[in-house]
Amino acid sequence: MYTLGEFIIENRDRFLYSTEDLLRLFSSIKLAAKAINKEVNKAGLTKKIGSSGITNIQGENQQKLDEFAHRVFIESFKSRNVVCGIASEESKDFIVIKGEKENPFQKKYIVLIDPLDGSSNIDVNVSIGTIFSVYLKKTPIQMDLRIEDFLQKGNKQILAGYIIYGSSTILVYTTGNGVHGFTLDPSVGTFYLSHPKLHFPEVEKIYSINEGNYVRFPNGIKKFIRFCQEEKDNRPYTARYIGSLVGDFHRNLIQGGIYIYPKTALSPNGKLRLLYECNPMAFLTEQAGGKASDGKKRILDIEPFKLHQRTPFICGHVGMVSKLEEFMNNEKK
Ligand code: AHM
Ligand code: MG
Repeated sequence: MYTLGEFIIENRDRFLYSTEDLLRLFSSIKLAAKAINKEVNKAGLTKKIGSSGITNIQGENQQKLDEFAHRVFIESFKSRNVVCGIASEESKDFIVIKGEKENPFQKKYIVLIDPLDGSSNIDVNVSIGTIFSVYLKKTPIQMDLRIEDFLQKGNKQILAGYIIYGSSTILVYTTGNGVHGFTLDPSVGTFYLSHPKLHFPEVEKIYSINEGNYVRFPNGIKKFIRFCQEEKDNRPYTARYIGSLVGDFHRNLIQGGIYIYPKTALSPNGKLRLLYECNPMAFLTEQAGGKASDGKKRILDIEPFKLHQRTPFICGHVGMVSKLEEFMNNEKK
């Protein structure tokens, strides 16, 4: 059974950049994931549930574990000499990580992260996750970090993935050569390859959307929901919605389906964040043979203009996503 480290070394020719750098990036990610996993597991005992009393940049009530996960990831990346800047869903501005004095700018990677996604599920013992993505610094390596280093299109990602803290803890990632999943064996603290070459199944089975917002959805989305519920061909589909993007995505990736967070009358740009949530999930989606769209265009081709930008997000089975786009397009005519 391969460990994550062994798997990376074994597949070293498949990562365009340095294998050593990838190992160091993962060394930070694994360390933080294990620390968060431990804390999530005993949150009810250590008074780590509930609100931190802070409203984050998103205008949302920050949970204690959100804040904890954010700090753990920052510290973990700081301790490995490979990342020069981080932008986090939990922080208004990007964070600069200075290098060693002799060679302060040797680090060339930029990390964007949602340290703990699915906040509303923390206190109720339902799956939550971490979402991460990595880019190369865009401006010359010796220059100070600029906002454009973070505002890169999703198609420039060199690594993306998530960790799901569920019935087991699984790390799923891609570097552009397929999607692979590793399960944490908590007794030894090691991630082992458990889901090689993850691929959306052909089956059109599940649709995942917060239907409580139905009256606020665009007509195209309403029609697509009615299509999912129609008794015809292989329908009705099964409805499954956890309210944790990582959990909903992971299930659909294994069982086959579509995840939808559209714009609504109250949120004209949807809810999910392009840089921290949608781009990494879109990269994983495409690498797993699926499709990721905002309803009209490819997520990975969207030009970002601000860090905490939101976008409607649809991802999963190619046929189901294309069908939804068809409904959206027909509404515009
Ligand atoms: P968060 O980053 O504040 O946790 O919000 C993102 C989450 C996603 O994980 C999930 O898919 C979505 O919000 C659920 O939103 P809603 O409760 O509106 O259905
Ligand atoms: Mg989130």
